[in-house]
Amino acid sequence: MIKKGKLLNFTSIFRFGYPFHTNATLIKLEESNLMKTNTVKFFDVEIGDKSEIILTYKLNKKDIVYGLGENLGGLNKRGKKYRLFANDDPLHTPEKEALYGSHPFLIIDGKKSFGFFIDYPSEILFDIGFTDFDTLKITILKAEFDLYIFDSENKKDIIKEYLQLTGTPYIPPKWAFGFQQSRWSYYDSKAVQEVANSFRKKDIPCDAIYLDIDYMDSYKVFTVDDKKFPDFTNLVSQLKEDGFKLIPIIDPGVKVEEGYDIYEEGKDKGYFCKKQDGTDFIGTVWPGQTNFPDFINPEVRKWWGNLYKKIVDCGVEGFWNDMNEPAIFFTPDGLSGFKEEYEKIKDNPNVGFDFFKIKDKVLGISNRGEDYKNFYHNANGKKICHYDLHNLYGFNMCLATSEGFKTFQPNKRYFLLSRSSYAGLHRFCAIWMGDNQSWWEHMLGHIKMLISLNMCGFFYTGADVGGFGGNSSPEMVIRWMQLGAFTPLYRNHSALGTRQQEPYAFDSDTEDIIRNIIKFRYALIPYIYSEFMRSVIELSPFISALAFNFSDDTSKNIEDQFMFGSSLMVCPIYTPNTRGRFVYLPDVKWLKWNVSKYDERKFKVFNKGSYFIDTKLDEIPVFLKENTLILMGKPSNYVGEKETKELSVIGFVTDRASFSYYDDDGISNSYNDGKFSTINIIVEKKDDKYKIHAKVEETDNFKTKIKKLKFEIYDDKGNIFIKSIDLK
Ligand code: MIG
Repeated sequence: MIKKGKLLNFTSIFRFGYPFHTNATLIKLEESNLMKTNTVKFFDVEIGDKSEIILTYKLNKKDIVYGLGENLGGLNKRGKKYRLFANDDPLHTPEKEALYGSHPFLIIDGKKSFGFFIDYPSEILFDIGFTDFDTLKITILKAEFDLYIFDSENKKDIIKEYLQLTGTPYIPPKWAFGFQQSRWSYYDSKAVQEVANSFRKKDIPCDAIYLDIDYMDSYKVFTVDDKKFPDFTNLVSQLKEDGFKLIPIIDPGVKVEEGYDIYEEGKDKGYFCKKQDGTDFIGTVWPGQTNFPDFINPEVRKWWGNLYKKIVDCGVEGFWNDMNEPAIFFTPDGLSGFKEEYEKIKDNPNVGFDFFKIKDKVLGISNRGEDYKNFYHNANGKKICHYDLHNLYGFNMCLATSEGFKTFQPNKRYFLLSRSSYAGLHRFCAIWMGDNQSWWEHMLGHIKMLISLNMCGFFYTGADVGGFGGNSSPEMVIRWMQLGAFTPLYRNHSALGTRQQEPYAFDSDTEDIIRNIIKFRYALIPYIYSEFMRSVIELSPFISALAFNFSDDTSKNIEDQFMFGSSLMVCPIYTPNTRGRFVYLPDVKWLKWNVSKYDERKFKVFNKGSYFIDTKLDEIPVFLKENTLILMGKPSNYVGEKETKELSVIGFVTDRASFSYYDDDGISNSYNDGKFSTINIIVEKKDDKYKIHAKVEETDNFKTKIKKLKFEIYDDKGNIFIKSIDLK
């Protein structure tokens, strides 16, 4: 049965059956506001053999399909199949259909444009012009979901309405815009201290160091191994004095071990997911046999959220929640199937073709669909099979974490990264893009996913810079660190057994180049933070595709350049042994800046068009848009180390440009109560003369620290206008 209704400005809802309320949306429409219908706007509806729902839409030849947040394939999703079912897959090869999250929000842009969101927490299959180029076919496992249709021709309006429905993006503390260093693993206090000392000694800015699974005692969640970390609280506070935050990993699985308090409590209170027979479901992950907390149950969330307090009390200000798809290495069931296969061939190794069946069985032993069908959640007393809510597991684990933080530090921001996610998680948590590889192809994938994820409200995101798996070459780390400098989450992370990848792990030339780009990043934080906050307030992606900003046809084909805020366009180099790339400059004039050092200007004016831009190894091509401004400070060892009293305003102005510089304390939530300041800057060009206005708007609650603005304004003839003004 289908019912329909209307909400917001141009959104309609089509409800199939009686869906589970996922919490993806903030608006919950009551049944009484809906009317029966037999048809769905834009889509043909069919019921499949297994009572799955099949939606089809006839694509026009030129239609572009954007969306799906974290997934593989192009920015234009056409020509591939996708499966939205959270999956821990450490090898992101092109044919893969599923990564760690599910973000069923898409925009069709073409002859007829509109957006849609399918709020369904289990498996959805998308065949986007793969089987038939002109057909979009969506298969939803069960007829229990809400389909929202955003009927507008304007992509930014569609995104805005989607974000009104699902909520305002998460805002991390300001220090999270600094550089972050991770590794699986820094094994003990000494190793962590060494990393911290290296950064300071080598004059490379850094704000955070990560702890991977080895800090725990036998991988028992919420424990710290006191042999390797004898005085954890002291370590945290010492690092803090040097300007570093320590960010421990948290995995959801609870080790089955008598006497381990969290296990005992979870078991006694019935907090773990159960099998059909009522016993606790067991799967093997890092700690060995583990139980999985039932995060769907609010009581369990409250319990779990509180467990972080022990570590927060040691001074920790952020976490990364990993393995929360949930990843399962294997279960006893999975293992017995594998044993059967083995038994069959053990005395008869003359198998031929059957060998591949056995091999598949072994390879498919992790994260098996059958295992996800074998355990249940308690949703307000109702028993629901995990498979039907699979994509909500990570979402609810992070909801627990964020609810915890909100109780023990109500007015302070927290830092939280998750691997798994569902639509709506962007309100209270950030994600990273999981286990990429040190492959050039994954740099390009990083760019595309940044844009797709920003579309879905995940403004603060990024991939493992340098690549997680595999070994990175010095050139690759340089290029990736250059790209990472223009992503909100700027984190270098690498896997066990791979080559060390810290900025100082290579030769001294490489180190110099990386130091400079990190310093550039820090100098740019006034612009980044201000633009990030504006994006959040306006519900407009911080990182966006050219096609979302310019209406010409060529912009629609550009998938490897992006707008970083509204003034800068970034054109990363993502191929080896190259000293340049083609760029497309839409619509207006652009001021080229081959960025290598924060205080070096290598500017050149370009008219709109296509160009090959020569780019040295220490440079990344960035373009300042005509009639826009950016603000820059000076680099520091970490965010907030020194009080910034003076900012440079760099502009490319042929007519008029304005910028509203936003700032707040960077740590509290008081910006909600008006505790922020803005400096409204206008630069106007008339008769070859520049006129400058700058006006501070602040309240007694938050006064700007900026006393002076140094203007550096470029025109299209290569002239530069310099002026300093003192702010009153
Ligand atoms: O199965 O904790 O994506 O960032 O370093 C691997 C070890 C488990 C996966 C995460 C990665 C992390 C790793 N984890």
